[in-house]
Amino acid sequence: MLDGCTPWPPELAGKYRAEGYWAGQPLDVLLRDGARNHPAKTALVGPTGTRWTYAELDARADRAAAGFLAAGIARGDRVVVQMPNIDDFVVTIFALLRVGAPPVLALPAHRESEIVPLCELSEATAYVIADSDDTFDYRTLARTVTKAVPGLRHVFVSGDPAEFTALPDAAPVPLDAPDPGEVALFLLSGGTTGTPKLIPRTHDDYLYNARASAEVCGLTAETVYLVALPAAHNFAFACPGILGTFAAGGTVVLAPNPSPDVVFELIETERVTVTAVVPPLALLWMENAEWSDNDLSSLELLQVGGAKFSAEPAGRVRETLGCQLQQVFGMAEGLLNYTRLDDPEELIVTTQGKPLSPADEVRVLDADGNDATEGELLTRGPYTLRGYYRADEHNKRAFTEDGFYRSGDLVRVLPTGHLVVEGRVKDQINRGGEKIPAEELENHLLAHPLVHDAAVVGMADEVMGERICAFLVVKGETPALRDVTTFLRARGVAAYKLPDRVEVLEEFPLTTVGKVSKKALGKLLEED
Ligand code: OOB
Repeated sequence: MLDGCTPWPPELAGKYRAEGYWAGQPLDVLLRDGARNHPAKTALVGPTGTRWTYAELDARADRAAAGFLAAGIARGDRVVVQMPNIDDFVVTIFALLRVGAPPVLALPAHRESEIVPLCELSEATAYVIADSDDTFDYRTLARTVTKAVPGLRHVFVSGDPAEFTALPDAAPVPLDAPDPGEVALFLLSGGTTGTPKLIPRTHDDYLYNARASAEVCGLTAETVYLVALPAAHNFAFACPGILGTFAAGGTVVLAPNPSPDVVFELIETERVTVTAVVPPLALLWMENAEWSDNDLSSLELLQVGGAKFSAEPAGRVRETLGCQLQQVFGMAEGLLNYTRLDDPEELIVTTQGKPLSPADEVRVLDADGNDATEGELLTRGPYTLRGYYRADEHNKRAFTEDGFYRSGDLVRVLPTGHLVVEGRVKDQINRGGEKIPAEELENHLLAHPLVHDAAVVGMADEVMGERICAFLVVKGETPALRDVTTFLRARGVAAYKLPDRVEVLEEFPLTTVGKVSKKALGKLLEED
């Protein structure tokens, strides 16, 4: 395996292979098989109305792969990909899989303060972007990033490349299949620390992730899956998402954004059957469905995950949107929990599902480290990482000796095996499914000239689940919220990480061991 990655121990790898969890195939087989078995079937509908068959998409991926090779991208190179929901995103990912140059999946919302460290950590040789979307010109960002990261040799652009290089396209060349045990791509962790963490996903593990998810979600060749979330997010990409839909021979439809008017129109015109959202979007869609004239009757399944979906709105999905709900409690690190299609309504509404695979090992430990029915969730299995990329020190804390990943999530296990997410022990804020590592944001705040100390905590919010409150100890003058967010934006921090509120204290409450007590800070917000 690529240097800096932690392989599964041979006994477990042998078991996963022998028991058929790992198929021993490269991930791009999902597209190759589709092109062979049903070449004329529509694989991808782009946001500008492009419709590509499996054969066309497969051929485009081959041409782009040949182009990347000709441009000097070699097997083993890492390539940071940051694209909105456009057809070239899918082409680029499959092309890089074929070259064997693992893509690093950045989100469109990321800015300089996220992209630069990602390029550095991955030692990326290339950065692939779209020229712009409705709100942002990615070439501006690329100019800053290339200045800051000398190792970045290429910037490829879908659309107008300006001074950069257009997405490559060349006559297909024969390609050696990658080793299925090798890293196929890197996902970003939601993170809890000051620096980004990369999650290596192998061909074997991610292929299983996609195929098993497609099966548990009942996808078939009739499935029309709408990508409403960012395509680069694990949920929309492979749970079952784009990859799972290809595995089933269905059609993927890319939505340029998740606003109700855009997606409702697409659901009607493309006869969408499945889609995935985070809870605030589910609420927005449910509210808007009441007024909408669009015919949503094709929709069979709405997956909701990324943050806790409360039982009350969960119980109203069927009556408002006319489809079945599936709760999904997943993580880019691996483990996926799904409510099953044939679960009793009560479990679908009140739990976050149960593990996808019979080979998922789940442990729940109480605060003293004893097995319990309520406590921190630890897991290992055929599609859960064994270590973050190049993060030896962090890995010692994030994993047990025997390779269980400490999720930082607090869960309760029911006798059926279903999990209810009750909270977390990790220092992260979950703002409507978007993850903010507390330490990272605090470090940015500490750079503000008026800030002496900073501690960020989540404050309960009916729609978002949580919003961000930044507690500050200041040097003299108190900065207004607006000053703080302007400062953070100027540092290139993604918009979803900006505080919603600033509170100034004389000093921070401390725990008995002298650390800032986030619990006490949270209490201050509750009393408010
Ligand atoms: C998904 O992945 P990530 O990596 O952005 O975030 C993982 C974390 C989990 O550890 C948990 O803290 C939280 O997000 N989470 C949920 C949840 N789903 C995720 N918390 C409560 N209820 C849920 N249903 O968020 C993700 C990856 C694949 C599929 C779906 C979500």
